[in-house]
Amino acid sequence: MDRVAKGLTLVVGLGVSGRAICRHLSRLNVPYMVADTRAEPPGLDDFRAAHPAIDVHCGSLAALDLTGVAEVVVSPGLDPRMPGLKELADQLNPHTGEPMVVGEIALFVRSAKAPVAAITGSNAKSTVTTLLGDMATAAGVDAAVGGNLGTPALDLLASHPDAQLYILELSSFQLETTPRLGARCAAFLNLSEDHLDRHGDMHSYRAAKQRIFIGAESAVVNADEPPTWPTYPVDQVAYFSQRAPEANEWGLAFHHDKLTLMQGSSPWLAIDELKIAGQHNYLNALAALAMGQTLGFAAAPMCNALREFKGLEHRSEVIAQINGVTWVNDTKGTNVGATLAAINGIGATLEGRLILLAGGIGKGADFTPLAAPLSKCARHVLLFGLDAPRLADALIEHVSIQQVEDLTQAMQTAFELAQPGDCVLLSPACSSLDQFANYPARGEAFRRWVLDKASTKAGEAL
Ligand code: UMA
Ligand code: ADP
Repeated sequence: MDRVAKGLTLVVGLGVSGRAICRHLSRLNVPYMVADTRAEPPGLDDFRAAHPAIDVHCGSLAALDLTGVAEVVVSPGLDPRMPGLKELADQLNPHTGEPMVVGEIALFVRSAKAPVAAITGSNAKSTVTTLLGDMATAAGVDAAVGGNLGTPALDLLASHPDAQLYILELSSFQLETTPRLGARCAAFLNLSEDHLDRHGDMHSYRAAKQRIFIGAESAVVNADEPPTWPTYPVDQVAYFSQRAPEANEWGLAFHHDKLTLMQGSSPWLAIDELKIAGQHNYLNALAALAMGQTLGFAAAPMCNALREFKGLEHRSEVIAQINGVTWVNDTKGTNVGATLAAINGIGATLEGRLILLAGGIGKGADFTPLAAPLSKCARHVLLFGLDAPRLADALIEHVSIQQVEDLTQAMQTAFELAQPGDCVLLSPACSSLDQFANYPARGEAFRRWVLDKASTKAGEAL
């Protein structure tokens, strides 16, 4: 059995976060070693070459003797209670008073010198995080943006040491290993089934997300979804809703005959001034406004940033129109809630019918909520990947379906079936890792194929 030297920090995982953790510990001159459960984690040789003095253990953690280890910092993709770590996860660290096994955000909290605005939820985290970052910039606040999106949180400390505010997207995995975030403002946007393969059930998944409120000064939550409301004490709570708002709530209502983002009875911005579309995006705009106001940003620059915001790639992104058919890339629809938002948003506006491309790894989710909206607006559903059979079981009695090998076959079949006015939507309701490196790779495959088809068609028309 390998022995971890006494007093060393053990970094578990050599992915994006693991490497950021290593860089952070190096900067602090904290001695550490690294373990990864995979026999050959990606980039291992490069890491060893760049860090010849650092011990790296690959393979089962059970083969490590952790007696005397100072602290374990575990990557978000790993369960802190996995075999090999479970015993330590149950112990308290005598030096920090925190659990012996923590994640990268625990280290971030110890070192950050500026307040934190944090965003979690099953969906819309990246959209709201990016939008809030744009609002901060417009308002003249020097904010550093990252976390589960973009730059890992610990790298922000080095790249933006003088930031006035850190804006962090945080996943349930990151929150699960954060003893106390102490955010200036924490938002929990929505809750729908995701990551049940890791958290076991909705209760544990929600509990992990609720941890965003531990020590928070203020909260922004979804009035229409009580599970997002803080279960930890928070002094100031702002609510957003898709309804007409109650006094002081944020919501949507008609003002001078235009659907408008409102706070109580005060109009902020008419929907027709926005570049982003769909009910779900209006909620995202309200959440960002509520956070910005709580953080003290001025109203005018926030509205300017919102007017300019075009949304992020890979989220309900229109790629092209071919023969009157719109092709939309929503590869970031990696759970049922996101795919429902895409189907409802697009289905309501279509002249023709929807052709949905879905499938991949379902992470234990129940797919039956997709059946009713698809039965109303879909022409056909093409299913691929590991959980195609489970999707098929949930949908077969409600909508025309077909299982195919992969995304390419799905796109080709959709191309043959689609009629003018239709929309072909890639919103898989699943993660991509069975057939792609990650969700952007899946989105890029879709984009390339569609743009290639579009240019072939344009060539034929000449
Ligand atoms: N892995 C092992 N053994 C190890 C270490 C990792 O098998 O010892 C596997 C994990 O089970 C997982 C994969 O390797 O399948 C990556 O895990 P990781 O913890 O090394 O991930 P990172 O590369 O550090 O990326 C993580 C986030 N990924 C996850 O939480 C799975 C990234 O979010 C995030 O951008 C990055 O940290 C920086 O903070 C991605 C994500 O998919 C976008 N997040 C999930 C989501 O948004 O739904 C939570
Ligand atoms: P996250 O970072 O939480 O995954 P994103 O902003 O990347 O969130 O969006 C992920 C997916 O969720 C996309 O498919 C997007 O279209 C969808 N989505 C965006 N906003 C919402 C919302 N308010 N409710 C449900 N789904 C949403």
